Amino acid sequence: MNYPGRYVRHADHLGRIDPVTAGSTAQTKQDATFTVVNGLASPSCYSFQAANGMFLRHRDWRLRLEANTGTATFRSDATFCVVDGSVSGSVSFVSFNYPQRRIRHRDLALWLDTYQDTATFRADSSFRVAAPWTPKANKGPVIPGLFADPHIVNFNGRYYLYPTTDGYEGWGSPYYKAFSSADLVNWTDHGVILDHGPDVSWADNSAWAPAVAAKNGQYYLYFSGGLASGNTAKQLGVAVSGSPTGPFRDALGRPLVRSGQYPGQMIDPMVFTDDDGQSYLYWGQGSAHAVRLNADMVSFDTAAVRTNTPAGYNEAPFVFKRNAVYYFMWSENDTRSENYQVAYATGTSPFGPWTKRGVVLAKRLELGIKGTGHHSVVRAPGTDTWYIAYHRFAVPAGNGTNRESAIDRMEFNADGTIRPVIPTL
Ligand code: FUB
Repeated sequence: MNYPGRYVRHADHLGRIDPVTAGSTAQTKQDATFTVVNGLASPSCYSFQAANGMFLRHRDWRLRLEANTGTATFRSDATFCVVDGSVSGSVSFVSFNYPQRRIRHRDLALWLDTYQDTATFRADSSFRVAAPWTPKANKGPVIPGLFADPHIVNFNGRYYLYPTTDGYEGWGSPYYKAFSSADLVNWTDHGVILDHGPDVSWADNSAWAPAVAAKNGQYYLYFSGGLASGNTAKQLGVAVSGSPTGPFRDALGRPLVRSGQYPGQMIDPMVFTDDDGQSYLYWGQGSAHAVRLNADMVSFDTAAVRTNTPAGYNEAPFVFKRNAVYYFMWSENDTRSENYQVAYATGTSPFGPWTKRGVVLAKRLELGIKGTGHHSVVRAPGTDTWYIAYHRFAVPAGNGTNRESAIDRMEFNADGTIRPVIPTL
């Protein structure tokens, strides 16, 4: 605010304010451009991601650029919350974990300093958010920041995306957000729709891979969760809301599928509803399970569960139907591997039998695209145009716990087989 013409940038990984003009080098402009994303430690605050994928964090009270390790310390150090800008027309950021300290510049370097009620401090900690110096080099993730396992669905002509919030060591996120879009390009962030902390008595963390289905004028969110201590094995739950953007409430107050109830990990739920209105629940890591849901959508005959695990299956089952053919899709390999990929089979009923057809989505190394998996599929209403939502290692600098969500077209051959999907940046 008090040094117009100087912009927040990183230089040698340290935060500072430097002059940037239209004539500055491309590197300087890039170093002075950040994407404002979901706060790594809290969805009500923000994190700042540079073009190289690293985040602005504080360490030893200096602001610096580092790769997200996913630890609670890193996520907190890289999360800043907006407080009223002390100078009109500006904004100030307090540290998530040191709320008495604010980002300010001092000697042209960026520091996290204890708030002082002086005109100088107020000015030095007041910033304006300006248009980016560097436009995005590509379309990027569909929603900015780290989100995985995107479950895409169309309700009443609008697209909804329900992902896992990523960037946590051990995939430890405790909450889910929802996003919606009319055109698959511009997305509205609807905020947190279910938070294990206050909303789910039997889970603290591991808010993984949600799926939402509509029935009876209600929306049902199937999700997984684990406890921080005791039996930390994952279990499946179901929450309900009158709106696709929540808030959702735990429908049962206990898991829908308990850990150990069936082979494998009780994660990655998905619901398919056939033309006759019957809904089926699919889930499982290591083993693939399927069962008819009762009409209430929150119970099933526990003795009727079928386990049918195709060769190569690891997790993330997804079922849809096109031209009377049932498609069973899944992810192969480990989500931390660049070889994480999507394969599929076809069958004549929601339970198969399934004939494996092969891999349809895999890494594209020439573009730096790795770990493409945990997908979902949606049809544009009234058309035969299909889209696949999936995650990949964040580009650049991502990995199996720093993933981002993408959407591409999914096309079919005349015989109904799926053409290989070309992942794009
Ligand atoms: O995001 C957490 C877990 O990683 C999901 O449940 C798996 O499918 C894998 O994507």
